[in-house]
Amino acid sequence: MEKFLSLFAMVPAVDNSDYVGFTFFVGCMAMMAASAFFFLSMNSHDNKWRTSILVSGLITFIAAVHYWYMREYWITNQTSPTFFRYVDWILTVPLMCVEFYLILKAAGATTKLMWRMIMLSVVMLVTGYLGEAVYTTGVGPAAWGLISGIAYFVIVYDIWMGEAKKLATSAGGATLSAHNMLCKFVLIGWAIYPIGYMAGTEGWYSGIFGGLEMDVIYNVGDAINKIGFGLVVYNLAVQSK
Ligand SMILES: *C/C=C(C)/C=C/C=C(C)/C=C/C1=C(C)CCCC1(C)C
Repeated sequence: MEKFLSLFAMVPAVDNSDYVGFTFFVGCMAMMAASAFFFLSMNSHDNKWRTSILVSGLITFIAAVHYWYMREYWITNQTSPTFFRYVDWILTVPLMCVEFYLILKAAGATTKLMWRMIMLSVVMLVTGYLGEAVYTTGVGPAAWGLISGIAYFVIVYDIWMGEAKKLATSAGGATLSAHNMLCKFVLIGWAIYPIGYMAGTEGWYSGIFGGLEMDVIYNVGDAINKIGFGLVVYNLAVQSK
């Protein structure tokens, strides 16, 4: 019980200007709630959608666990938990790529398409990590951020105009609208991350997003994208029984 209460003593509301701490806390709770929702709804869906819903739940659950640690790391060190952040992403972003594949599987998506997306997302994240945590001076962040951005752009291209798009179009109906919705999340929702990156690293862009806190931006992005993605898939499962 004491341990339990001491956790609440860490709630950043104690310092009501700690937006980073606050969004880590709220983010953690939101991810937990979303996981419970996805897992508990699983059995009410048609068999063919259960894996997709399971993956939605795994994405938010993995994030919830990492948010738990990131929240504590932030409270203790008052610095960005960059390592936990990228471990979280390297697990959850490929799972989001798997969601695209699972949705389009009935329309003929191959695992090749899935692995291509996964590889691109790994390149995007590893290079982002290098710019954020390893090569943090000089042109480092800008250069690695650019490579990361190119990989991101290829993902956007693939799902909006490449093979994935063709498969979604051939499937039509609810699958096509779910695919289109996920595409919007990747184009608009994922674009939040490079903004956070530019707010938190040094480069020619320093100052543009001055005053914005990198972790707040990342936390908002995660909540929108991870829970939003899951809900799109949930909606598809409900609509096409
Ligand atoms: C749940 C976590 C998600 C959806 C994370 C997505 C992360 C990105 C799309 C990150 C992209 C980046 C760039 C495009 C350039 C700068 C470096 C990154 C890694 C922040």
